[in-house]
Amino acid sequence: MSIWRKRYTLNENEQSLSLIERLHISRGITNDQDLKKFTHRSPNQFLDPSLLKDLDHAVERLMRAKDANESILIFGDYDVDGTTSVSMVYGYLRDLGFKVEYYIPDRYKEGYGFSISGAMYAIEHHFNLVITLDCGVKDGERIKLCQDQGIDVIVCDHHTPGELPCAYAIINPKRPDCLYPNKGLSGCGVGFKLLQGLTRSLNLSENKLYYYLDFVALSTAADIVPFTEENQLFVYFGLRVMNKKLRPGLEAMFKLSSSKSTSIGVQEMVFIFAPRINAAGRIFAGKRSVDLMLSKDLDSAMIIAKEIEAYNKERRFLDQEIAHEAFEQIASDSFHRNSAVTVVKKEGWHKGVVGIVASRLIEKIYKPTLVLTELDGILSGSARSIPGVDMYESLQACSEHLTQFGGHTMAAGLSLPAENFNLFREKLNAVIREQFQGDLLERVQYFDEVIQLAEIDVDLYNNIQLLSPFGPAMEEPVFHAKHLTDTGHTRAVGSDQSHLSLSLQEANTGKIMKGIFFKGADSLALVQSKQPIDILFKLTLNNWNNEENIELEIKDLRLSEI
Ligand SMILES: [Mn+2]
Repeated sequence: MSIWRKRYTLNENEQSLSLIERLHISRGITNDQDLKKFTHRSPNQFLDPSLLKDLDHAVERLMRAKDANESILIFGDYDVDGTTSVSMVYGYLRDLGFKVEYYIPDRYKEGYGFSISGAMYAIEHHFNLVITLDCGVKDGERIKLCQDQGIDVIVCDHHTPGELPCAYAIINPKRPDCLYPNKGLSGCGVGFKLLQGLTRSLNLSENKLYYYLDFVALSTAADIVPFTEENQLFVYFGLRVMNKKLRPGLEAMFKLSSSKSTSIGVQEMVFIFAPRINAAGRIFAGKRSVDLMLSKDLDSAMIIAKEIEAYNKERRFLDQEIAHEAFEQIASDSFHRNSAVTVVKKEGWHKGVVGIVASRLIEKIYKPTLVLTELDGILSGSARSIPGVDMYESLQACSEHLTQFGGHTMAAGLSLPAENFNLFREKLNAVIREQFQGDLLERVQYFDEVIQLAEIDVDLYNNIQLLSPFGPAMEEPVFHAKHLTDTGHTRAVGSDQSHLSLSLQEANTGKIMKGIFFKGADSLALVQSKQPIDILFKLTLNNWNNEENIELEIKDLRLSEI
């Protein structure tokens, strides 16, 4: 069961507005000028890069590097944000004639951030300049190592900084002294702004740079940063680049995925590209994803894409297997009977997938979740939280049992001696339970408006699409409809019969609509009982036999209350 809650409460004047106007207001669109930003989108709406603290200073350094033909090391993290950043900055600087090389750290040997090996590589190979992307702001020691050897470091990061490192330039919208209005840039977004500043200094047109917006869009969707005005524009134009022509690396990945999608949207970025790009770093080396994304033709891209497809298959096999073992452990371990948190561990679980497994467990068992793997008496792994529980603070409250921990509200990493496991788990359980004061943990599903099926038409759908692409902080409208009954055509579908295909009739208007409820097969008996039900849903456009029909994508379903 989950709680259904209205996303935005309208004031009295607003309640008399039309449905479209109400949706606009809840998304910050209050006048014609606001709406025009959506109807007339242009790259001119991107913010001035010079508003980022230190950006002009960094651009000036890059100009000097170009004039002196200095060698530049482009360093980035092994996840989607890091590897797209590196692909973009490396590719664009190379095109401009810069002397560049790239470096992606090993997830297991070097870990997260600007690594000591990365710094040593720059020193030993006599680089003059290092650009760190999606990391660096917390790696002061390694940066100092480089700066002391005469290597300037430009940090492009979006993580909340502590004490700032002594780098040549630190570009980060979250710096307390940075006035840049878009605080939600991804790491790749920060890199894009640097390139935009450079392009202006070189008096070049920005058109060539816009071909790299596919990378910025990918990072924005995969890193779960808010779809602020500028971020949404990145995604909008990035998708346009992709739908015009996918670059060879992405096209190869898409072909091998055997996806049936006819166009690229946020869903495709999140469920097709992102897991594959990440799989390289989890199973072998993140550098392979950069190699793929920089491939110049489809033939060479296919070779690397096949390799990455195999990593992704292995990743999927591992995470399914570990999730299965974890569920068995939860069922047989009395700790989990009334716990406020799920904590599982086993020797030999692959460290690269425990975070994914934690997310999978939360889908079924709605509690903050920790998945740990044991090696030589040390437990290490990942924690994933749910809204309302601050994971970082919860771990801090148990820090006496931990060797190491770090992260933020929703996700964290940790390690501890195996003998501390039980004490740690009990303490964490108590700490998290306290945050709920005895309340059961319940999933909250947000909706925008209660509507009647009879109000739904193509016009409404088109008006909603005008506001897309959707993501965090710019959510796709969800509606709530009441008193619907099965017309007798609802059935389980899909290769494993896990989805529901529905046909529902509205009681007071008689309107009938089709819908799909992914993973909704558990509700089949309830729907077929012909009792009235309420649903939460989004609108989708079904194009079949050249006929366009609006259908419902059901997010949740329950028995009508009255
Ligand atoms: Mn990032």
